[in-house]
Amino acid sequence: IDGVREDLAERRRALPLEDVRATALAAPAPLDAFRSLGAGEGGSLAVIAEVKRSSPSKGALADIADPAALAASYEQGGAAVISVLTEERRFGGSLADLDAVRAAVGLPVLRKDFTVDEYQIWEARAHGADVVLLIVAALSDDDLRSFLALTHQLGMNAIVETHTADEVRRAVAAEARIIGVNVRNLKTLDIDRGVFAELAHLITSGTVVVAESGVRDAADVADYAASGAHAVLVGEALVRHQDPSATIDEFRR
Ligand code: IGP
Repeated sequence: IDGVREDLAERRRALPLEDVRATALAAPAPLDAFRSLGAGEGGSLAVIAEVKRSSPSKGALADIADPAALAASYEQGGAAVISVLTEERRFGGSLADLDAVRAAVGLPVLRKDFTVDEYQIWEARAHGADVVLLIVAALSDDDLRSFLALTHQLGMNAIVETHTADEVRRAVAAEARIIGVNVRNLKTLDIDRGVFAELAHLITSGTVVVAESGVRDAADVADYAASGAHAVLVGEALVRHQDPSATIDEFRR
């Protein structure tokens, strides 16, 4: 996660924490993503649809001229939550994309970034996000717990992302309410869809379980659902499709 702390330091110089805090506390109340994702029990599969311009593994994915219009089409297709990558160096995202999407949809919005500091959680809230991403591999247990506590204190939810059995254990121990299993190894960038089934059964009931990455088509979605996913997080397959709305509708069946 090279550069994340440097970019953060720059934003913090431009806008001190106390200013971000004041904006966050004045923002409209967060939406309940835990409920939108099915509260972890029964119901149909939820789709978290991602606004993703590029990725470190594939470079540019799509020329997204209007992130707000894309997010609106996701909402129209029946997405439960919209994810917006705000990381610039690897994913070409920005807080401006988050602002545009927030203004365009009535759904809970996930600010997708490498969270390494509480400043980013306040910043997410200040920009109207309802959900943040906490990647277990990038955090100490102390940080994971304190970041989760702040997130919940602000009325937001966190998707606590895991990739190994040990990380799932740490997420469960920290009492995460939403746990994501990312089938992409963030070091090698390789996809191994089988990782989801291996880890999903380690997650305690009452938790919302999200399968992240590697969805190509409705068959992949069905496989994740059969292995215990309550939700899937999809980026590339949606931004590359000429009709994202119909694609989401198809994934939900
Ligand atoms: C989406 P895909 O394969 O559908 O484009 O993947 C999402 O899972 C992926 O963008 C992602 C991600 C992350 C990106 C999952 N965890 C952490 C950046 C950081």
